[in-house]
Amino acid sequence: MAGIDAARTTAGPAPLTAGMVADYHRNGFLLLPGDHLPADLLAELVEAAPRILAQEGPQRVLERDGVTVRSVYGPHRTDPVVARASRSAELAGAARQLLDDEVYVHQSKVNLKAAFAGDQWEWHQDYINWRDRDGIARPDLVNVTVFLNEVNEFNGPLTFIPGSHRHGLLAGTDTDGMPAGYEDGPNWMATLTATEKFQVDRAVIRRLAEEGGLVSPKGPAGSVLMFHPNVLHASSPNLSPFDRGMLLMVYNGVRNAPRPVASPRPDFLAEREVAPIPLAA
Ligand code: 6CS
Ligand code: FE
Repeated sequence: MAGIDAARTTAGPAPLTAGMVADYHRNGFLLLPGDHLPADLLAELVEAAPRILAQEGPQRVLERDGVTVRSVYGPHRTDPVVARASRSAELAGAARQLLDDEVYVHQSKVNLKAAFAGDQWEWHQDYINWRDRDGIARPDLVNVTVFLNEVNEFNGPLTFIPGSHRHGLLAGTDTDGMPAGYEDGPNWMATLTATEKFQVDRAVIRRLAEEGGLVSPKGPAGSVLMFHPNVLHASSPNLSPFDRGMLLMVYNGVRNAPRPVASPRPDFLAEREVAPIPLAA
């Protein structure tokens, strides 16, 4: 059986080298250069961002200031350019290599991290939400991020603790209730704000950072950053005059499809239709 699976998942586009795949598994993240995507697709994504961020509705989350857009969820379902990018050989093919499975998009979003006003993301691991809220049994997902602006040391880059994903889900405290500023919001918004709901123990973060150090991958618009759902990550507020827009697509392996949960989250946060993305052989 293993042979059949291997044959199925190795056919088709393979944009990553064996060395890149090994780096990803060792560090929990991998940065690809700004020319990874075809130039026309990148230009269309950059052009799509303002219209996605302007979408009104429950899928749009504001910062604590109540006016700045923080994130818009589910653009692969609503925007044809994001849909096309999500099905591209360059992104879906890379996700398939990292997960060694056929893939589909579990979640997508544009995180703006606006100039002067974009807020932090506290230290967290992503997978706890996808396990506990969406019924996904194994951390066999990958975040695939396309930088829509240059990301530099000033505009709040994602910061990782290399290798931290290899410790699995870490100890911490699940905080009750809604974060300040979101008291009237729906329950599901509690995991999407600048106040992290599941607080990983700071002593654990300190120990892992002392061991593994901290890395903030930076690069021009178009750079593609892939990271593991268990790698510890955070980002600072954006005090610079430069936006830090990112498109994030979370691919899951079809063999890791979500199981039924008592209170499913809205479909713009958690996809429940598992249809493998077709990629040419
Ligand atoms: O609730 C979620 O699905 C998510 N929350 C966080 C803090 N990170 C990743 C994921 O988008
Ligand atoms: Fe995250």
